[in-house]
Amino acid sequence: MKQAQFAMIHTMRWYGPKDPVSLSDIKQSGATGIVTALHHIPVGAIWEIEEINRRKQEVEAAGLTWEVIESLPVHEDIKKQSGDFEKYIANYKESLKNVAACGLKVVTYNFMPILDWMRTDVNYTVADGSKALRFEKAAFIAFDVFLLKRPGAEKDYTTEELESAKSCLEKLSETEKETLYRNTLLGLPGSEERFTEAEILAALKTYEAIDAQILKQHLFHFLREVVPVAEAAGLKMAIHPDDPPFPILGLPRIVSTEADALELIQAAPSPANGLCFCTGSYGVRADNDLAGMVERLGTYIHFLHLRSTKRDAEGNFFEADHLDGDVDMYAVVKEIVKIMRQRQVSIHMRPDHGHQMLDDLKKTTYPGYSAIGRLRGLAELRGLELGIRRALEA
Ligand code: DNO
Repeated sequence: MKQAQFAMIHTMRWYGPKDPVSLSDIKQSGATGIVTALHHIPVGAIWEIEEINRRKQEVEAAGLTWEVIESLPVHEDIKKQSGDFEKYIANYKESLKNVAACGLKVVTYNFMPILDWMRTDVNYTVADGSKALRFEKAAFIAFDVFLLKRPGAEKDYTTEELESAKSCLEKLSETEKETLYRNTLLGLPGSEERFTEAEILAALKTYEAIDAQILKQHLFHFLREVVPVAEAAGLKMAIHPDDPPFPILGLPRIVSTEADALELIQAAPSPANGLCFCTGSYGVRADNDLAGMVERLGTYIHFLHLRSTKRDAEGNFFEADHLDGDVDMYAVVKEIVKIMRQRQVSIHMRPDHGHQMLDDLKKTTYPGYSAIGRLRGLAELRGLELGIRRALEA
């Protein structure tokens, strides 16, 4: 087979019929497909064939493909091995069989307790006037210790960190405090729901006895149950890393480093057990060598989120332009191109997030998911990939 035919499959995330960015907008971006989920199905319930097909037909009618699910969410009971977790694992297996029967290929999920991604500011103005998502450490600690008042939270921070958090809080107006509170508890992407203070404190309490080792065992158990079903159905599972890649609110985070990724793959070895390689999430840690990770873990990468972040010395970061920031996107994409050739596969990618810019500054979209910023990211990444592919052919 000709090597050159293996190229990334360009997609964009679509949140479903309620997404202000329509399928026809996405079609014009240069993407050939979308990634989405049945966001209206409650976490833990079975995805029925009829529902999956209905969504698939809608996507195909717009001239796009749907092959990657993001996400088939894992019920909290499975993460904690509490309550009805066995039933939820059985339901997950049924959903896997159903999505495979409908022709879907990759299932993205994560194992982050309670919350998915976390930012303190979803309207951070960068130098060019566009808006980005940002994580400010002092603001986050201020939220944790002084606004949420998580019992025992102070113990997780140094005296200096607590001091900076206090002075950060003192500078905030009441409205800014509310915004911080809202951003931090944004909940699951795709849902409008936010946790109330009582709900989050109660949820955190249920993790008191679960440390990283225990959570890992729960993940490995889940994988040993569902991976064989995925493999038999011809699906690829792709775990999304922790975002940000360190423990927050006293909760363990177990998919933050190369060693974590390797360990979970080895826990249930199978061509179906793999990674959603998110450069923006892994890239927040300076000790994650992203291009090296693609080279070493490439066999297991089933889906790509390409995005960059910019860190500073205080532990803050914001989402930079896709080809800017701390991620060496050239080196990463070059390794991806090489891996696709070695494996003789084309891997789905999406530009992860994008700045709110131009006309999108006047619109309300899901944080990180405005049309134009992602369009810019996709265009830049496609150009970069094409250049690398042509150079390797020369
Ligand atoms: C954020 C996304 C994540 C991702 C899930 C996958 O924008 O990358 O929310 O979809 O973690 O399960």
